[in-house]
Amino acid sequence: MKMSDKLWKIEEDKITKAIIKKAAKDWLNIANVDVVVVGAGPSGLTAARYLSKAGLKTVIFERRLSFGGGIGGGGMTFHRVAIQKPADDLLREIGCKLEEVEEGLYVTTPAAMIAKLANAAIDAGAEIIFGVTVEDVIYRTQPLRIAGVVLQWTSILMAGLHVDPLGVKAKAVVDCTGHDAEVLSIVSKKIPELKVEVPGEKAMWAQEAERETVENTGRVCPGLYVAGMAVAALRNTPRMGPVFGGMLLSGKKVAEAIIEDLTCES
Ligand code: 48F
Repeated sequence: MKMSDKLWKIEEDKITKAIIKKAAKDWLNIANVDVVVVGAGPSGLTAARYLSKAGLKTVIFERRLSFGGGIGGGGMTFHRVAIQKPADDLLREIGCKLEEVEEGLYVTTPAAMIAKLANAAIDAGAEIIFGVTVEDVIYRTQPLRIAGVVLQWTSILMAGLHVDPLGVKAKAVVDCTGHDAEVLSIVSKKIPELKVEVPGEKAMWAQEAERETVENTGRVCPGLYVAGMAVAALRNTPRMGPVFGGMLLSGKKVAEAIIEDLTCES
């Protein structure tokens, strides 16, 4: 029998039902989660991995139809990214091969790093939803806090259609949206009482940027956290270019802060 003849017989309606039934079940489950991570770049994927590993129900919403954020472009599209000590350990743990260039400085390919970070987050139990943009937050008063996110299909936004969004409730929301710090910017504009200001990042200074990013990672206000390049936009600290150690350590640090806060609350 030929391989093509062995293919299982399928009907179009069954494919449709299988997809809708499972996707609807997933959405019912993620309507209320422990943590929403916004953005599937290096900081978001790393945060989701550690949060899920700790048993927290975690979902990443990613605007694009792929993960990796700024990793994929390497350095000016040259297909290597740099990682420095001690973040190399975070990549080795998940089976990402590294080449040492000089003491403490390593390189890998964007493809390997994206695949391994995403695989680790998924294996830890994180849900990753593509093609969804976080366009607003949910908030509550007494006490004033961020209580979730407002979602829209990226395709609807690109088409410029007026369609009301849906909300997902969360105990913690993490802005891992990169240079534009999109969630923090929304909060800054729409909930001025929270006094979140986003002055934007400074010009490049790799070493200082990496240090400041990790140092300033964590809680911004009740229910809202920041990791990755969004930290630089919030704290007006420098950018660093295609070195990713700080992004990974920042993702891990924000996960640890949330795990501690949510454990204290319960
Ligand atoms: O930009 P990105 O990779 O953020 P990061 O984790 O890492 C930054 C580095 O890649 C690099 C750097 C340092 O090495 O300078 O830039 O801080 O990933 C951000 C992800 O968030 C998605 C976006 O498509 C990207 O994949 N994103 C941004 N805004 C939204 C969003 C939004 N409003 N809703 C959903 N996803």
